[in-house]
Amino acid sequence: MTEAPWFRDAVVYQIYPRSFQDSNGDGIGDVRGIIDRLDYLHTLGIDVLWLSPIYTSPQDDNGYDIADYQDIDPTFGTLADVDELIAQAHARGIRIVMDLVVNHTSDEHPWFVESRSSTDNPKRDWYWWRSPGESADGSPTAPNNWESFFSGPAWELDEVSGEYYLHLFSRKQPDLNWENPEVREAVYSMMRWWLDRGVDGFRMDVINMISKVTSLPDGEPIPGSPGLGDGTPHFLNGPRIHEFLQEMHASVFEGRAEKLLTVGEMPGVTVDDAVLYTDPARHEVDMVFQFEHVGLDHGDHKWDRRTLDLRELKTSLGRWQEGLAETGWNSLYWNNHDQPRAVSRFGSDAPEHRVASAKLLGTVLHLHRGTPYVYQGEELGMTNVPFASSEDFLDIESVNYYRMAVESGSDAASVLDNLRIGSRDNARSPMQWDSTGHGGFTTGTPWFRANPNYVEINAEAEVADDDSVFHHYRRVIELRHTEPAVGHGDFQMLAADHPTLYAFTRSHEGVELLVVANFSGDELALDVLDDLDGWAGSTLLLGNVGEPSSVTAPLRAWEARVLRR
Ligand code: TEU
Ligand code: CA
Repeated sequence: MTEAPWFRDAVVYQIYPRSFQDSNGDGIGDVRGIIDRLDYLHTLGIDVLWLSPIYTSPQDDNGYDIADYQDIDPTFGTLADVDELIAQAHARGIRIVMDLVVNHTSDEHPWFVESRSSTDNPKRDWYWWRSPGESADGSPTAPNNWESFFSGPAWELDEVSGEYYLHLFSRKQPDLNWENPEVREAVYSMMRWWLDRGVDGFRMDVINMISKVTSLPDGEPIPGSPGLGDGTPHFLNGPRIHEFLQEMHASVFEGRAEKLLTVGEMPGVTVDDAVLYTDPARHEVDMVFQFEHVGLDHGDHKWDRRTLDLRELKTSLGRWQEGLAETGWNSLYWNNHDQPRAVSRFGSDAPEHRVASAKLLGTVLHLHRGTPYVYQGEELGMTNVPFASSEDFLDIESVNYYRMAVESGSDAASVLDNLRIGSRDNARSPMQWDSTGHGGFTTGTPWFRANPNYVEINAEAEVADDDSVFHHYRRVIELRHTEPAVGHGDFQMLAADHPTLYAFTRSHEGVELLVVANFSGDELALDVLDDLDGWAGSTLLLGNVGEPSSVTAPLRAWEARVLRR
């Protein structure tokens, strides 16, 4: 047996720098703002910080459109600020993980500017250029029918050469051609440069999209979408993806002594794929972000929402636990900058249940086997945003969807409702630090309006209250550091068919933990568990709604307990 990897006992905290802390009053969060809040993060007890992109960028997709991988956007600060952030984080035992966005660049990246300049430019082949098809009336048509993730076709006609380029995301995010070995080496050398600078790893944006079927075949037509098709089978987990990741590992990570972390963001990844991606013997990535559990409340498409059934959530997360039990490793998350707020989605943001359900969610997630991720504000129980009108949405995906849907005849009021529930903007309102103006995020005019509930829900109030969501998260994180069964124990789901009880055990070297959680506002008796009496004399390690009358007493509204025997 080799030693278990360090990240099994670690908790990662994600910062969306735009919305975290503004230090200079321009209304946009920045690197100095992060430095100012390191003590807060240290108090919370997290081990790793993942920063969403801060590189030079025209900000078409809030920094996921990068124009220079080796410099910092002036909005966020300077390279010197980042050096200081790394040093100050390391001084507190916190590692820094950067976002790596290399499926695409910005169209303003010099690589693309050159590539687009002429068909015989040496960088022409660094992107996916194709000549147009021809429609009946002789006008140019896109090379295939793929739909972009941000609505409309995934191809843009370039006036200079009369050819199209591929962009799976916005037209300002052209896809890099990973078939070209020069592209791959340019990316690897940039990654080595960051590691040499002191960063501790990468969160790799849509990394399972970098290998495409090179013939770029049409996708299945999308119902109700005139002329567009679903290209995903031709670029998710594509033909050369494992080869590319292994090559990246050999060129960038091999032989480094530091304890690094690599996590691949992988829409559409299955458990079987994930076993391959995360098997340590294959040298690809440490863990992946999968999307199954955040798709369970989607209907036919992401904007068509349905009520989540807890049984489906348990089936899905349970299958991931089982599938990666022997080989590979899970990442665990409810939230990130692309997802609505967890407490509004999986818990209850009603005033009487918000605190308990936010604590319950933290307990359940962090007690699974895998590395947990906390998204800024989740540790405060921050909620979805009360959007008044379509103008309140700023995210390119949301804005494009609204325009397209209304243009194609959907009812504007129901499109707006879908956005309220599903928009990524729910995650992007400013971090709520205190009860002063704009929640203490900025002294200027914030780029995104603060959620008015900052008056009650904020870090200052929660740090001062030992009973807060913040201190509950702090305790859950501490439990991972002190109780080996949390990081290393085997996972066993219990009462899988129960509609409101989430229950499981973790066992490790003779220690057993039982987690029971009531996903409802009604009292819930625990006698559905076969071995309930066997837990009667156990120790309560963690609860969320005050002392229970006994460790096996019925659960109160949104109550969660962790027992140890
Ligand atoms: O997201 C990839 C992704 O597929 C989705 O989660 C996406 O946010 C969208 O909701 C699809 O409908 C990553 C980043 O996390 C996201 O912020 C970027 O916009 C995207 O890649 C492009 O870089
Ligand atoms: Ca600023």
